[in-house]
Amino acid sequence: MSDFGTLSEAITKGNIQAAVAETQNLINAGSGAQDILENGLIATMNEVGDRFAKGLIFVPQMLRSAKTMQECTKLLQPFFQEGDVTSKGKVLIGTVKGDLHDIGKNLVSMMMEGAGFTIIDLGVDVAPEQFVQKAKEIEPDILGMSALLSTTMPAMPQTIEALKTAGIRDKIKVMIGGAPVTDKYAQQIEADGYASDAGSAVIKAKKLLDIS
Ligand code: B1M
Repeated sequence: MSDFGTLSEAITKGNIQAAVAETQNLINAGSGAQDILENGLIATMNEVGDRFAKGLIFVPQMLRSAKTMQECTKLLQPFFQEGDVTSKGKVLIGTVKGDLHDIGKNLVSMMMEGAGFTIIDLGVDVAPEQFVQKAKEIEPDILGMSALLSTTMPAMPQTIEALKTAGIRDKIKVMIGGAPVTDKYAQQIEADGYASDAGSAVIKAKKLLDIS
């Protein structure tokens, strides 16, 4: 594994310029994109979250670190592009109502796009009725929901209910994820699939659509 000390420090301080430069240095030095993502970027955001939970930093610092990570992620995008780019299916994705966390959702979108899925991203704070309206319009194969707060997870079953009410639940596979979400929760709310990270999300999506 590479040494991510410099990158980690730059993200923690929210120094976008230094973090982007160090990400490029690591790529140039031959570090793998997956290694940089998991052990550099995501590991540092987990530390940032721990520091926030302990009251050592506050929302503005956490936000700055998040923006810094997002900029670094852009440099990794080309490395997650798979060879064959014929569309594997349409994925409507968003972060659920009341929730503004989008780094994980964006990573899932990036990896799925790289694997050949067409992504329609509704962004953050997406209400059940917005998911339904767009789903009726574009008829996606998969509807993906992300939630990072235990308080916003209930928007997932609410969205599934809204799909049922609209009469389109059985036409769409529903996939969910996010730090507080579990496989058990997915089963409980009758989602079709759960993934713990962006790589697994691609595997799960292919499985749901029965493609390789
Ligand atoms: Co927030 N926040 N935050 N935050 N934040 C957490 C989630 C928290 C755990 C921090 C903590 O206390 N330790 C805590 C939640 C506690 C809980 O409910 N269990 C928390 C809190 C409390 C809050 C606020 C309430 C703080 C406040 O205002 N007092 C507030 C809420 C705002 C709101 O949403 N309404 C808030 C705000 C923010 C910022 C805006 C400052 C910022 C988000 C910026 C942004 O996203 N653009 C932020 C951040 C950055 C975090 C932490 C530090 C990092 C999240 C992250 O991006 N992780 C986070 C602590 C933590 O997670 N350790 C924290 C990296 C990312 C790659 O991982 O998102 O888990 P993750 O995504 C993974 C998987 O989960 C999965 O794949 C991804 C890639 O591997 N995945 C899916 C995600 N979605 C998926 C969907 C799928 C499949 C897989 O299928 C569709």
